[in-house]
Formats: sequence, C-alpha cells, structure tokens
Amino acid sequence: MKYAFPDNFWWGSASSALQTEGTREGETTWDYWFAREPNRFHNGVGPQHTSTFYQHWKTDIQLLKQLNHNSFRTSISWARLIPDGIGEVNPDAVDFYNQVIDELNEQDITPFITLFHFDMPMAMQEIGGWENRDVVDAYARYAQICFELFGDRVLHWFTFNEPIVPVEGGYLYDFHYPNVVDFRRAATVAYHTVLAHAKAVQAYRAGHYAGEIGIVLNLTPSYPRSQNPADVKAAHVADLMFNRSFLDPVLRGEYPADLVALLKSYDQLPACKPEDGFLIAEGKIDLLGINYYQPRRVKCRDSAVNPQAPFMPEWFFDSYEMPGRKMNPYRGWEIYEPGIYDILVNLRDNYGNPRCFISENGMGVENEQRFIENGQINDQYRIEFISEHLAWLHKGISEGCNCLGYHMWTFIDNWSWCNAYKNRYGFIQLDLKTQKRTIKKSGEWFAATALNNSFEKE
Ligand code: BGP
Repeated sequence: MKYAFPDNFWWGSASSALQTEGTREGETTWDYWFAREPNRFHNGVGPQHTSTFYQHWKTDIQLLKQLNHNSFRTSISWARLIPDGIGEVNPDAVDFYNQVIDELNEQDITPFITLFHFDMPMAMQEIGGWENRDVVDAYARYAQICFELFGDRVLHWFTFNEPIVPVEGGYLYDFHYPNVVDFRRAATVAYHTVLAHAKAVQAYRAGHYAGEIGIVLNLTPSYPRSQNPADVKAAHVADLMFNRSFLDPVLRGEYPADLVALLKSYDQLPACKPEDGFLIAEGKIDLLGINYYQPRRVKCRDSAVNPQAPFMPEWFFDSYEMPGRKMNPYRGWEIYEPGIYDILVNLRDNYGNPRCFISENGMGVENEQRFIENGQINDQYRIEFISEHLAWLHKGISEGCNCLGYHMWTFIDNWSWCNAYKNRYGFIQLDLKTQKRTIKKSGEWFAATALNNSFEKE
C-alpha cells in the first residue's frame, strides 16, 4: 500500500542545544551536576563535548539537506545567550544562532526553535529554579529577547520541550538535578513552568510577529489494564498528572477541575495568585508539538499506600506490564504504534482538533556498530519503527486529524542526558573519536520518503 501525505507536510528531525552543540558556554544545571556527580552519567560522559554542532553546523545542515528535510527543530541555549540568565546578552551566541537560522532558511529548511529544552542556567537554579517566580520573569525576558533577535526569520516557536520531564526528573524521580523528591515542590515547578509559558506567549502576541508559537509535550496515552472501574480510574489519574497537567492549560487555557480537586484534597497545590488564571488563559497556543515514544499502562494499586511515604503519583496507580508487549530493550520503553493515532484522535475529539505535528518519535539502540554492512549501519529496525508509526499517523490524518508533520529524534547520534551516548537515535552515525558522520540506512529511507512525500509498505 502507498501512504501519501498532505502537501507541505513537515519532514524533519529534532535536536537540542545542550545535546548537540558541544563547546559549552554559560553554565547549566547539567554542567554543575556533572562536575559533582559524574557517576550519574553513563560511562562518566558529560555535556561538554556533545556532537560538535557548534563547529560543524554548516556541514551538518548540508547533511539535513541530504536527508531531504524541509524543517528542523533545535533549541536556543538560554545559558549560552544570557550566561547568568538575566543580564547581558552574549554577542557570540547571537552570531552563532543567527548563522544557524540563516543557513537553515538559505537551504529551505524551516527552522523550528525551542526556548527551553531541560537546560536551566545554573545562576537561575541557584535562586530556586522554577520554584522561584523571579525565574519565570527572567525566562519571559529571555523569550522576548529571542523573539526580538530572531523572530523575523523564525516563524515556529516552542516555549518548552517536554516540560513535565524536569518536573519528574528533578523533583519526583531523581534523574535530573536538583534531585529532589517532593510532590508539592514538583507541582510548584510545573505550575510556574505553565506561567512562564503563558508569559512567553503573551510577549509573542504583543510583538505582533509573523509566525506562530506553541509548546512541545511528550504525551503518553494512559491505557488501563482492564475496564474494571478501579483500573479505569487509575488510568484517568495518570492521564491527569502526566498529560493533562500541561495539555489542558495550553489548549484550553485552564487546568482540569478534577486534577485541582485531587491535589487540593492532599494539600499538594502550589501557591496561586488571583491573576494567574488570566495569564494561563492567555497562554493558548497556535501549534502543538507531540513527542511520542511510549504508552503508559496502569492498573489500580495492589497494595495500600504507606501514609508515611512521600506523596507520589503512584499513590493512585501501579504500572502494568502487559504480557507480550513489544519492547525497545535498550531504553526499556514499550513500542506501541497505535498510540500515535490515539493521541491524535483524542486531540481531534476532545481538544478541538488543534494544529499539531509529531515533534519527536524515535528508537534508541545500543551498540549499532554490530549492524554495519559495507561501512554503513543497516538499521532496518528503525525503518520498521518509523514506517509503522507513520502508517498510524496516516490513518489519523485520513480521519481528519490536523497533524502537519513528522520529525524524528534525531538527525545525528547525540548525547542523551544521563544515558550519554549509550543509545543511538540518529539517522546519521556519529563516530565519537573522529566525529565522522555516516548516513545510516534509515537516513536514506527517510530522505526518499520526504522527497516522495509518501512511502510504500505491505
Ligand atoms: C525526549 C527528549 C530528548 C531526547 C529523547 C530520547 O524525551 O526531548 O531530549 O533525549 O527523549 O530520550 P533519551 O535521550 O532519554 O533516551
């Protein structure tokens, strides 16, 4: 069967500043944390020398061209642009991002720019990070500076990438700095992130720029083990906590009433100001980026909650390991292609069918050198992964979902936070010693698909 996509469909990939640039300038929480606890990072590899995009941006953009990208998302590093988060702008950073943006446009690759991809300037973390409303204001200023500097040539902006991840990693599950486990503080961080998002949207609207502004959310459809009301309720709470805590404010301009009621009943609500509601209502977006990697399967709890234990989302559900689920064993994530369709249908039916696109989807695999044939990684598994997700995406579009594109994570193997270079995601293999870039089979497959705006599959 031939799967053809609408005209002007966005084909491309995503990356982020800290994971690719290398040549660190402006300290982030990652630099600080790595200096103190290198053992937290796979093989002790930190963020200093990631995939050298800072030096090789021009030839890397050539490679994007070879992959037939018509669009590409990366982020601006707040700490590179404004090293202390709030003060002077670094002119070298302005030059660098100007060059990258201009070259992308020159090559007819539409730049999609994220303002915050997990990389908090350390100076901002030192005053409390997202727990402090002053940091919300500093971020709003940073956003406004970016719009003023680059808004004439960047027409697709994203305030945050996966804002729930720093909440989970930094304040619940101990996989990002500052390694706190405290739900109320996590809720405050999430809430202030939504306020920061809304302030950036407000600034963008006030500037009457020509483009559009959105956010990138990692949506994990929550599937109950069974239709038993207890399992269904468990899935509902997981959905409220991990999806709707950001989805509802950015698309509906308000929080789900049952999420607010639930947190209130456990005394976990962040401190709110009366004017916050108006601000959140102004944070409604033009375009939603959807990162989809895995579903969330849950069941009701098998055991009673220990009332002395810290309050956690897991007070309301257990994870459910569905027998026979397909796994990516390297990352430990389930692969469930219909999830992409379920997300789109949910947006169509319950959120007014917003303009959206898949902003990340991908498969990290360890030790890909074992698949080298004639000097090239033959990653057939990745081609299958992509084409199966695309088939479900295609079904969604044919049923009226407003999905405008598909971006892969990622173009060149890059540094994956605490996993460093363990799992490789790229269309292009990166030799860490020589920095040599070699297109994988999946890169060739994607280039052909983008060129034809279609692909064939049985
Ligand atoms: C997303 C992030 C990316 C990227 C990707 C792969 O959550 O937006 O930054 O890293 O996941 O995940 P990981 O690197 O954790 O394997």
